[in-house]
Amino acid sequence: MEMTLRWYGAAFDTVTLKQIRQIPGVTGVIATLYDAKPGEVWSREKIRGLREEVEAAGLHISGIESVNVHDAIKTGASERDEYIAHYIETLENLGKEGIHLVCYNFMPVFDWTRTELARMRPDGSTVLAYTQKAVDALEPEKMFSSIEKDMNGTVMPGWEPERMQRVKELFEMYRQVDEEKLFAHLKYFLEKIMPVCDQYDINMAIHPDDPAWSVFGLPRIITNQKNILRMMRMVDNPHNGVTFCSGSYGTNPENHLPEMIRSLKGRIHFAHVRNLKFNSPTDFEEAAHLSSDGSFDMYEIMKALYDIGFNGPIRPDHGRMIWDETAMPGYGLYDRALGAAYLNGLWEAIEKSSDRRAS
Ligand code: DNO
Repeated sequence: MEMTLRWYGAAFDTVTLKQIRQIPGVTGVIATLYDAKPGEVWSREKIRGLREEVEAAGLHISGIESVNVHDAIKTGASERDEYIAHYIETLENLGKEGIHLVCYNFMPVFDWTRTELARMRPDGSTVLAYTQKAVDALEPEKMFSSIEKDMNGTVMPGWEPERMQRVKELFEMYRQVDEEKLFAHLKYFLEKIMPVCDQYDINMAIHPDDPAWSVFGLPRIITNQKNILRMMRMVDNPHNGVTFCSGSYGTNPENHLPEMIRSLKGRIHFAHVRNLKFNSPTDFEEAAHLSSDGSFDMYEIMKALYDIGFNGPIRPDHGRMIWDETAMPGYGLYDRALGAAYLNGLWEAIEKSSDRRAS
């Protein structure tokens, strides 16, 4: 396991590489070319520039989150082969620069969805939150404007303003796409990219849909154990793997997180570990990473990762906004640093107690 932090790049992130390096136990960053549009080829020069910048700060790139998949690929449109060719070129360039992990998602229209970005908790911290009632009362086109004011002037992943202006058009593109078609389009994409992943040893790690159910009637498939195992089998290559995101799968209380982790042995290439607090089955808010602050048993999650021999990057995920920090909601420095320290502590304890039991 390697502890990492997500970093959006100097032009977009309020957190610096120097700060990341000072978090004990964090050695890698999960980086991206944040201004690359889905479908664009990432040039080798740009990737190298990013790598060198990260290395100059005494860190290294542990993976990319995300190389976004163009909607033509997700909808199976006639131009998809062209965009798959671009994706392959990006993967080749990443491989040549020594990057072997790519996180992506296959969510239609919206990436992760929350209805509040700054819900106040009793201790005065603020968190992202979701209520089904709020989603049901909202027109999809109004989703962006309803949360924009709480973005603190940042651009949030998957919620780029240019994209949000096209919501109506995007909905139209997905009108004919149901779950079965989405599965078929994902299979088509993966089959085409696996040869280049084999060649450069690139692990593809699909991010679950967040929340793990259909929103606004759009199909969502990466939601539970059955579907994710179906996806693993339909393209049965070890490079076809997952980002195990506890906070996304965990939005559905029927997902038994440690059991899901155990069932994905060998196919979890990346882990996002965070906690949620349920106020009702359809109202959840994000919490500190600590088990007692939310609804998940974080020890059991880390233990399951340890037990399957997980050796990829882990990152703490969305943090609370605390200590008067102003940052991208979920992606401030302070609470994610606390999260990294806590997860490292759990890991050390699990590692040492199992060594002792073995000897
Ligand atoms: C939100 C993130 C997602 C994730 C993408 C992966 O904070 O978990 O935006 O990065 O879905 O492609």
